[in-house]
Amino acid sequence: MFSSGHFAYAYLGGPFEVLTLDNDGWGQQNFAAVCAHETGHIFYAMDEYYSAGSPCTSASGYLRYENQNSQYGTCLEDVPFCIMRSVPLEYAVLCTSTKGQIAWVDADGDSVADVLDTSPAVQIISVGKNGSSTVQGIATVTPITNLNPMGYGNEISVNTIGAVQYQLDAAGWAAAQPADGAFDGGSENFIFQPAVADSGTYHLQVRAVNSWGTYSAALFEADIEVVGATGIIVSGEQNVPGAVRLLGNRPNPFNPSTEIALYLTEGAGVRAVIYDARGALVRRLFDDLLPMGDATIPWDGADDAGRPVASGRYFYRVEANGSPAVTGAMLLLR
Ligand SMILES: [Ca+2]
Ligand SMILES: [Ca+2]
Repeated sequence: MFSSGHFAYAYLGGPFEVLTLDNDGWGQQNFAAVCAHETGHIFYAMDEYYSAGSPCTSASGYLRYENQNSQYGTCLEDVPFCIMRSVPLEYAVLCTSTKGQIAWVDADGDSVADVLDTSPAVQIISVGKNGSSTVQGIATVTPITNLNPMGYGNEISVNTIGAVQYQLDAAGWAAAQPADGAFDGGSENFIFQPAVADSGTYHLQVRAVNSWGTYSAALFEADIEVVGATGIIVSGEQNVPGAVRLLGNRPNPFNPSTEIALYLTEGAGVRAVIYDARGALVRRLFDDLLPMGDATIPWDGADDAGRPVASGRYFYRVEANGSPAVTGAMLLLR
């Protein structure tokens, strides 16, 4: 043992663990089990054996899961062989609470873990600015909200942007180019030059796809007028952001309602819709005129039929007078 009385320990959230070779009464043959238990702590799993004194409702981890398999109290789970109750590795399992605390959760069962299961966002910076034929934008992965009551609480994602694509009318999706030569980061600037055979007005759509193959929840869309052969965009010319600036939603996470905050650079007809994490339309939230200045659009957490929607991630998309749509993500926790 160390002079502190410990023979193996780790800090919740890491960054390291310390073990002794024989681990006191556990013996050298259980080195792997003790190592597994302590490694759980590094990823925010909590002790579940009685003498640790951890109440059922103490919570930990990026997803803030309660310690509901603790032996200290009457908890919701009772999985006797969880590694966080300290059992030999050959019959150890992970209870639901421990899995939740290390964020090994796939709530919607689509084989993509919650921490990765988000849609990337795409924003356009300029469309044919100064008579050019180039569209520029930025694609960004969306981290899920960090609910950890411990640690720094930074929101992080290990997703990266895999590709950005654009389409004119229904001509098929074409690849945009990464400004720095490779789509390999969490945030990537991109450019493309829409090529058309004939002059005319085209409906432009832009979407991003992340490293898990998940597409943007909401497309960037605009009508642009392009001169054939040159590709020069003569109308639809704009600098983005347009009339509406998104200030986010408060509170977030929320239950049961939240407010989307906006700033309008001019009075405008504003339309706001809510999508779920798979991109399905949930609620036509708002469609009315708003004056210049600050505005808030409340959402009561119900769908178009007035039914309360389930916990999860939702996206809102706001557009004003046909200027480019802006989107944001929010988390409903019931
Ligand atoms: Ca999933
Ligand atoms: Ca890059």
